[in-house]
Amino acid sequence: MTLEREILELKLEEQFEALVDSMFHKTIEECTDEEIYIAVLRLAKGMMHATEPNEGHKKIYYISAEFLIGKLLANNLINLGIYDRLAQVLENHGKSLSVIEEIEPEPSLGNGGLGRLAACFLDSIATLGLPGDGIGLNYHFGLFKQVFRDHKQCAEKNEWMEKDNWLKKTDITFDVMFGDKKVVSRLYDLDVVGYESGTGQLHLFDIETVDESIVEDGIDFDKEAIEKNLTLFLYPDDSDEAGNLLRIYQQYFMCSSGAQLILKELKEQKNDLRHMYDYAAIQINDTHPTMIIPELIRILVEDKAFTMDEAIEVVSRTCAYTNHTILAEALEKWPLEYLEKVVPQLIPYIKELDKRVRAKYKDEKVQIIDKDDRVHMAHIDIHYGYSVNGVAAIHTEILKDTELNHFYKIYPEKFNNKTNGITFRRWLISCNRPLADLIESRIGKGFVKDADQLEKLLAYKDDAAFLDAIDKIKHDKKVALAAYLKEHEKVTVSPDSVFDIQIKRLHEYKRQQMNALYIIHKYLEIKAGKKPVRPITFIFGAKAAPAYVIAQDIIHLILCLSELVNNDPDVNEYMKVVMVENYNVSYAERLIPACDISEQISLASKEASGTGNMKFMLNGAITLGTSDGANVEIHELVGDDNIYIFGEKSETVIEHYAKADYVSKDFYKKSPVIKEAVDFIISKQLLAIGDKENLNRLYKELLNKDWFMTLLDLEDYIKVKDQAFADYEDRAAWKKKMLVNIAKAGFFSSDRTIRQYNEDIWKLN
Ligand code: 26Q
Repeated sequence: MTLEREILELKLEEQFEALVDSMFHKTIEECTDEEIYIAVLRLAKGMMHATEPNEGHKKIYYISAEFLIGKLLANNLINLGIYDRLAQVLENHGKSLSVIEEIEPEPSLGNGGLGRLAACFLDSIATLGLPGDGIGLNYHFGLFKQVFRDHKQCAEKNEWMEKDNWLKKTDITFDVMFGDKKVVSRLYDLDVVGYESGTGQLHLFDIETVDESIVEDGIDFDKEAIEKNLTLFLYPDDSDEAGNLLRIYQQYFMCSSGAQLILKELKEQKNDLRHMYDYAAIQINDTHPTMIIPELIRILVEDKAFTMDEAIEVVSRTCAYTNHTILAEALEKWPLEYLEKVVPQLIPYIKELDKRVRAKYKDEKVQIIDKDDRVHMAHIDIHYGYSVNGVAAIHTEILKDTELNHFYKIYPEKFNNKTNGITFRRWLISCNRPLADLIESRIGKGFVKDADQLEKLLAYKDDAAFLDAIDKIKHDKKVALAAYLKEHEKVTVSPDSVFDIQIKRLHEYKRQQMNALYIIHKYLEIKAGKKPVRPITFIFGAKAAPAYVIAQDIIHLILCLSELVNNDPDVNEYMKVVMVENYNVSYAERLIPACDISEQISLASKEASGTGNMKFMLNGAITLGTSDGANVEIHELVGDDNIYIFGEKSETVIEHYAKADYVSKDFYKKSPVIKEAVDFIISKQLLAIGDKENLNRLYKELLNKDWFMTLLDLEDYIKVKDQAFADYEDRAAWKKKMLVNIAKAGFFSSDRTIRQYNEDIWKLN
C-alpha cells in the first residue's frame, strides 16, 4: 500500500468511526450489519451531495417510465472512488462490505432492457461530465416480486422503500390536473454520481396521497382510486380498461410533472423559452412519455402566450424520440375516448397536431388519430420531434425499410441509429472485480473510461498464463454461483458443467420455449443412452407479465422440466435445469460473470438490440444467437470463430410475415426430432408433474400458430448448440474465444453510445 493511500484510508477510517459513533453511540464492531449499512448509506449520500453537479449551457432530460437502477451501494462507492478503501476499513473492524451490500433492497423500477438502458445512460451522462437528469416515476412497489408456487409464477409486491434509501424528498411540488381533478405531485431526487466525475439527478415524481394499504393479497388493488394508487406499481395489468386508464394516468402524471420541472429550471436559469431548444433537449424513451409533447405545447400556449405555431416549433426542436421495438402490439395506440376521460385538456392539442398532419400528408399510415379513433403515440413523436433513433444497426434499418418506412420517406434526415451500450462500471468493475483487476494488470486502468482500450488485450491471445487466468476467474464465478443457487434455489449444480444461461423478460419472440425444446431433446437423448461429454447446466431467469397467458405457460413448462430432469437419476448427472426465482439486476450481476454460453435466440428482426448480450460478452461468455439486434454487431466484431450464429435471417422472416406462409405444423410433420420434442410437452411424464391446461395450451399454440416461428429455427438451433458444447471441450480454443469477446466489447460501452447521442442529437456544449 502506498503511503498516500494509507493516509487516505486512515482519514476515511476516522471519519467513518466518528459517523457511526454519532449515529449509534457504538464502535463499528458493536454495530449490527444493518446499522453499518445505514451508516455507509449516509456517508455515500453525503459525499455525493458534496460532489459538483455537471453544469453547462444546455441540458439533456432523459424522460422514461422505467429506470431499472438496481442496487446502488457498490456502484456509488466505486464511482466515488472509495469502494476499496471502505472495504478495507470495514474489514479492519471485522465487517464485510459485500455482506453489507446484500442488505440494500433492490428497487424494481423497470421491466427489463429499456429500463436498464436508461440507468446505464444516466451513469454515462454523469461520467462524461454532461449536464443531464432523468425524469420518471417513484413506484412504491415497482414491478412485482416473482415467487414460484406449484410450478407457476405468482406476483407479490416488492417493498423496496421500507428501509433507509437513496431518495431525497424535495420541497418541490406541482399541481397535475386530470380534467377538473387536481393531484399534487412531489419530486424525489436520487443523486447519480459519475465515475470519478460530477453528478446528475434522477428526478422521480410521486403523488402525495398514495396509499400503500389498498394493496390486497398479491398485487391486487382498486384500480379506480387514482389518488391512492397512481404510483403504487409499474405497469399494472393492462388487460382491462381500468388498467389501461391507470397507465394513461401514470404517463400524464409523469409528463406533466416533467414538463413543469423543465420549464421551472429554464426560468431559474433565465433562459428564453422561445429558444428552449438551445438550453434543453428532451429524449423520449419509447412512446410512454409521448404526452410531454402536447403537454409542453399546451403550457406554452395557455400560460406563456405562445401562438400555436410558435409552441409547436419550439417543442418540436426540443424533443427527440427513441424507438425500442417493432412489435406492433407494443407500439402504444390509445383510444381517443380513454384520453378524453383522463386528460381532456390535451385533446384539443392532440387534434390540432393531427389536423396539421392531415393537411400535409394524405397517407393514412402517418396520421396521428386513425379511422378507429386510436391515437398513435409514436406518430406524435415522429412528426413533432427532431430525431428518431433505433437502438441497433439492424433495428434502425428495419425501421427505415419496413415498420416506419412511410415516415422515413417524409423525414429521412430525422432517422439515425444509436446502438445500445452498457456501463462497464456496473457490468464489469462492480460485478466481476477479479476480471477487471486482471485486465488492469495487463493494460492499465484506462479502459474504465476509454473502453476501446480493451482491444489491447488481443496482444495476449497466445499468452497461456493470461488465458488460464481468465478461465480461472470464470471457474471461480461458477463456484460462487453454484453455492448461491444451492442456498437460494435449493439445487445442486456442478461448477465443472457448462453453464448455459438465458436471462431476460419472458416473451414468445425471445423464444425461451425453443431453449426448453432443446432441453427436452437433450433429456430424451440421454434417456436413450446418448450422454453429453460434459454435464450441462441450463439456467433461466425471467418474469412474465401477469396477464400474458402463453408466457405463463412457458414458465410452467420450464419449471416442470426442471422438476423432471433434476430428479431423474438416469439424467441428473448429465444435466440440470434451473429457473431462478425473481430474476432481477442483482441476480444478473451473479449470473453473467459465471456464464459460458449466452443465449440470444430471438426470432430475427424482433429483438431491437438486446443489452444482456453485451454484458455476457464483456464477461467472457460466448454468444449463441440469431442474426438479430446487436448480435449482428457482436458477430461483425468478433468474427465467425468467436460466436455461434444460427437460424433464418431477418429478411426471410419478414418475408414469411408478408406472405403469411409460415406453417409450424409443416416443420413438426417433417422432422421427427421436432415432433418428438413438441409431443413431450404433453407426455405423461410432464402431465404427472404439471397442469394439463397450461401444457396443452402451449402445445397447441406451437403446433397451430407459433407466431414467432420457434419450429422454423429449432433444427438449426440444436445443431449449432451441440457444436458449441463440442467446441467447449477444446479448452485452449475456447479460452481464446473468451478473450476475443472481452477484447472486442469496448464498442458496447454506454459511454460510446452517449457520446454519439450527444454529437448527433443533443449537442450539449
Ligand atoms: C406498452 C403498452 C402497454 C403496456 C406496456 C407497454 C410496454 C412496456 C415496456 C412496452 C415496452 C416495454 C419495454 C420494452 C423494452 O424493454 N424494450 C427493449 O429495449 C431494450 C433497450 O433498447 C432493447 O435492447 C431490447 O431489444 C428491447 O426489447
